[in-house]
Amino acid sequence: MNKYIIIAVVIVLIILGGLVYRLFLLPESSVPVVTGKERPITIIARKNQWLFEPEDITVERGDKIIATIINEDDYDHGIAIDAFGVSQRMPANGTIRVAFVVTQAGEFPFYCSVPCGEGRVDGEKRGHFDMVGKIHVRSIISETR
Ligand SMILES: [Cu+2]
Repeated sequence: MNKYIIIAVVIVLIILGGLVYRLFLLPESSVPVVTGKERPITIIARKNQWLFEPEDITVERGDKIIATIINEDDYDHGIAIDAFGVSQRMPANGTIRVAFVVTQAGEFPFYCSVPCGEGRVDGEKRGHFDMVGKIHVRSIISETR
């Protein structure tokens, strides 16, 4: 057989394999979902508390999150949500706005991405590494088909 025919057959098989995987085997839960709905949320870094408030945020899968993030401290923080490609500096006494679409269901951590020191809050030691939270993304579509 002509080697070009063999190469063509192999390419067609690869493309067909990809199509079969995409249409029949790929789990619904891993396909990105976009609803077009906007969901405003507010996250506050409380003054000298080394915490984000709230630490747990529940949203619906596919929504566009418009996050207003307030830093009450006299020093910088940062906010990072690795799963959604968010990483922003939070200037001292400043407010930033971040928008992202939560295309996947699950629990996704967010955390302070700028070393911001430590201190005592009600006698307890708290600091940079305590500034963590979770975004819970609920699936509104069926996970089975
Ligand atoms: Cu920090």
